[in-house]
Amino acid sequence: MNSLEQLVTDAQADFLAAADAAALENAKAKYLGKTGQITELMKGMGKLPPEEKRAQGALINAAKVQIENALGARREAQAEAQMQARLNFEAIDVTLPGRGRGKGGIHPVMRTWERVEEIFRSIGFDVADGPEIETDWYCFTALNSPENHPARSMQDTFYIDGKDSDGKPLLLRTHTSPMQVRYARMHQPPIKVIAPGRTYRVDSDATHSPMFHQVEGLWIAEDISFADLKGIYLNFVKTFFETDDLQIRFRPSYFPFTEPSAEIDIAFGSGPLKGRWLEVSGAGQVHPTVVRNYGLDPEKYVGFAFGSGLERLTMLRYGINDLRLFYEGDLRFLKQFN
Ligand code: 2NM
Repeated sequence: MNSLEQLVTDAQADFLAAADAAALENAKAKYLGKTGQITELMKGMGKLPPEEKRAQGALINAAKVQIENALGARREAQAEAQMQARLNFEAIDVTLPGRGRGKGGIHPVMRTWERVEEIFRSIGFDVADGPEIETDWYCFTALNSPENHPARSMQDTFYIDGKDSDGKPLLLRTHTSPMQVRYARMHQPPIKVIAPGRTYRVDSDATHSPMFHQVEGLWIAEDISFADLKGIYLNFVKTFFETDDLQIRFRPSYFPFTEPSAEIDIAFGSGPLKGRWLEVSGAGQVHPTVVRNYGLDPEKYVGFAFGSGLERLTMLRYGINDLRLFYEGDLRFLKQFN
């Protein structure tokens, strides 16, 4: 093998050995760069006698072309290998099942909230909304709660920084009745409204949460009686629990905002809770003082009010036995309702 043939062979081997583009460019410089071996040979031709120049020039040129071809082939092979590696790395197995998208679901207590609204809207009740931060007047005074009532104590009510226009501390509403007061003061009788919402009390154990949900109903007109309350509430529980097979009873009770007052119990005629009296609501005829605080004449207007816990209704409907499940955010529990 003459020295030019050797040079071509060496170049081919060097190019093949170059692992990446940078190594290949270095190998190229060794042969074709400014001081590369082919370049040096070209420069050396000037010293040759003219008759040898042509033949030697042709030989060097042929070697140069071979080296350039080898370089081009290696460049292409490297680019191809790089593309292959990238395709392998980014390969997607289109036969795999999709990852899916987590669907949000409605909380069971919110589902109850929506059902209650739907049922009462269907019989002509409006739905009130109002602030969770309340004044002492709307939460207690307007509702006939005496100044020294335990509900007004720090032990029972969350008071917050900030005072109302009476100079009294603001508080988190302990029931949704203040919304009814606000609503009644803005509307003319007949007033038919429910007030569902979050409520807050300083209380926390297996059956009490510091935040819970209530719905209160109110019907004020010139001729509303306990019979209307009984009919409305019976219709509500039958629709809500999706059965006609239940009984309802009223037990005497006491609330500052109603007189007379009652607890409402229901008993299912079948199912796992069959035959047990279950307390579902407090209720009563709205106290004349409260009617006056609605801005109405208690000699002219009467009516009833009731208040039920949305958590309690939800637990009875689905057979849930621990209130805390509602607030833990455990998807294994929550998914069962969607
Ligand atoms: C209850 C029980 C009994 C009630 C009373 C009123 C108002 F504003 F008319 F005075 N709203 N809600 C009421 C009555 C609430 O919850 C257990």
